Amino acid sequence: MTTYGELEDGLIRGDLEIVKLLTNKALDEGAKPRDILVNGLIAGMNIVGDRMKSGEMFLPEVLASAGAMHQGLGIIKPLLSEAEKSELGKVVIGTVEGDIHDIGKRIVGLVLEGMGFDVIDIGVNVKAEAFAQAIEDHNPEILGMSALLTTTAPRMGETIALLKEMGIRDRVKVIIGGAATTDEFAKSIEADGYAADAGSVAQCAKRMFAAQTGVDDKGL
Ligand code: B1M
Repeated sequence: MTTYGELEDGLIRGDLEIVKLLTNKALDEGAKPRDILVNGLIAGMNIVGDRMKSGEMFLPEVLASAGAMHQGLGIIKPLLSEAEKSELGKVVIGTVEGDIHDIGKRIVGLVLEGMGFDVIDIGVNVKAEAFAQAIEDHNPEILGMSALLTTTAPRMGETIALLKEMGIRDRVKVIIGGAATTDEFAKSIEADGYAADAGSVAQCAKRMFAAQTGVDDKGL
């Protein structure tokens, strides 16, 4: 009988083959897809997030775990009901207008996908209006903005101001990050969260999801 601990271990090691094997084995043994997701895959990714934050794991290892999570999710997601899928949570992410840096944003997106979020990456050089449109179109719980230039960071505040003006600010929690931003800056523009790196974004997104939906552990 597969134990969720074994699946967790495989995911933490970033072992794609083991995660694939154990996910399929657990299904064959009659485990519910939702239980495998919550008790094996998400539980494993939570440990990865904690270890990255405490400096026990580094970015390449976290990305390997995120890849293993993708492997498991690819098997589990089609088996979840529509209601269960929508509980996973959505993040719209983009780099602000005037800024084309996207390496960090892509890493952040991968980590969030690895945690089981449905990540909609709307690219670079994204205007405030396009962020707003993406909220209307995708109805995410979280909006993520990235800025690497001191000249483009102010676009984040302008985007939040536009969301307020349009009456849609409360529909999302806003997380910002990127080398041109700080926690202090995030507070000054009334963003809900700031993440300095891909390790802290996992914790931050979890907190934001819980605050936006009222449910812990991404609702699952
Ligand atoms: Co540019 N660039 N660049 N650049 N570039 C910087 C940012 C700079 C600090 C270099 C320097 O001068 N020392 C400087 C900005 C100075 C400033 O404003 N304070 C700079 C400049 C000036 C410019 C140009 C203006 C240069 C020019 O043309 N004269 C120009 C601007 C173009 C534009 O955007 N309009 C420019 C262009 C470029 C390239 C196109 C050549 C290339 C980008 C390629 C690409 O992204 N596809 C580039 C690069 C590569 C860099 C550096 C060298 C590296 C950035 C990077 O990818 N880091 C950078 C110097 C540096 O940072 N050391 C620099 C690796 C990445 C993993 O880290 O992006 O910080 P980072 O992401 C981290 C965190 O910040 C955080 O998590 C990530 C993972 O841990 N994070 C988030 C990021 N987004 C997040 C979102 C979140 C949460 C966390 O929530 C949503």
